[in-house]
Amino acid sequence: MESKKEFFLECYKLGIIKFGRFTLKSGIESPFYVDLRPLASDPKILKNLANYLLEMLPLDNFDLICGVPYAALPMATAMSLESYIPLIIKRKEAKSYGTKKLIEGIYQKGQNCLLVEDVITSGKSLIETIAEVEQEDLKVADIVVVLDREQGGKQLLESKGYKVHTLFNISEVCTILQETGELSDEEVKRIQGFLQGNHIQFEEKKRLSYQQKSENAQHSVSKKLLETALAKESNLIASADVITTQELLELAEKVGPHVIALKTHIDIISDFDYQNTIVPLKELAAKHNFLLMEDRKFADIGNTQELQFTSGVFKITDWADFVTSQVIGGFESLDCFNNVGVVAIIGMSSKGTLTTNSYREEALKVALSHPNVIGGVSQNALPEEILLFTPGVNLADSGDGKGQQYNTPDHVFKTLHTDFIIVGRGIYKSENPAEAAVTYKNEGWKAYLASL
Ligand code: BMP
Repeated sequence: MESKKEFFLECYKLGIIKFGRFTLKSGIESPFYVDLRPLASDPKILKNLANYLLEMLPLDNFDLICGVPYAALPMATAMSLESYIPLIIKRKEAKSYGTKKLIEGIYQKGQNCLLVEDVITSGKSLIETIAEVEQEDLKVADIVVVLDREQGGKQLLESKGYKVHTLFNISEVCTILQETGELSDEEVKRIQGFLQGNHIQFEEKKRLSYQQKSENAQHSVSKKLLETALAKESNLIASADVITTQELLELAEKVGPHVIALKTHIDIISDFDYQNTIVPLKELAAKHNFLLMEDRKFADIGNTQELQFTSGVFKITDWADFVTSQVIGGFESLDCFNNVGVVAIIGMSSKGTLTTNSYREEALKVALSHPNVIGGVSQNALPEEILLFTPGVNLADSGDGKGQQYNTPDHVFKTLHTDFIIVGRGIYKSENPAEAAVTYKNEGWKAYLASL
């Protein structure tokens, strides 16, 4: 086998350690992130890993091998195959039916079990696993770990009398990567500070101002939105989810002076009539200097979207400044919106949304490459080249009992660097929508300035 250093570098190529800024499950910010699951994707590496781990151990001591679920399961399996020590499988939760067993496989009381773990941090989860294995009357004396994050876990377990064998620790990994030029001296210093328990200072990433974004804007609608935001000192879009023309026009009159855009779901207006609904709405938009955003969320093939956009009773193409669209129909499905701006739906605010990480990544690729797209609706940060529109904003509630999930303006500006907040019921359901709009406008503007 190659040297341990060469072996580590091979493993590293699989992307098992990332350096940067990460928020751990505990909420702590870490300068590195470890995920050893990719090791199982290369059978040769997995087999070598099993042998490196076995080499460190007094193999005659063990009757059984058990991996801590899930990341260590393939590692324990490979070790069992290489050493002929039988494998047992520990469940994460006991079955709620049948035998209710926590450990599967053939074993006898009093047997010695080697535990296999991928990464050790504080050691707390290992302590819990050991207790569960011991409850089955198995003995645990040794634990083998692939990577020690050096955050006290090894000491904790050793203080309780367990032997912890570790293949790599983060300090030696940093030294290897510093030698190969993968890590700068400064990054290594930051990691060392973190390991010594210091709270580390990351440089805060600055957002671009509306002024800067407006100078960079490629699309006339982005430019107009940003200029309106600067002129009105507002980043508020009111969502007018009302169901009659009268309510819509009354709301537009009340909130118009405070918003940069009014968002409609025009198909919920029960008495829609172009002449009586759209004509006066456009007059109000001109009077109060706001744009019209139709939240149609198109989601079809290009030809159908084109018909939905230009025909029917709503004739959206004639009056909307910008529209929302899913990108599920692919790049060309957005070609028909060439006289408006498109806000692509990247991620949704509702509980259980299917806009997962990988969906969002793919959706973003379409959005970033299409010239009609000015921005995205998302609950995650987006690259600075497109504008971020964030709905699900409410100062009073955290949800609506129908799946909607709310954040405050402060939160979305601070953590997502959003550009525009979209507020529906927080405004139109309030007793005084004009006053509520002023409150959201001021909160949003304050939060934007604080995020600069
Ligand atoms: P409210 O603030 O009352 O929850 O309204 C939010 C508005 O934003 C609704 O019109 C909804 O259709 C829209 N919206 C959303 O809430 N979440 C999304 O992910 C995308 C949306 O367009």
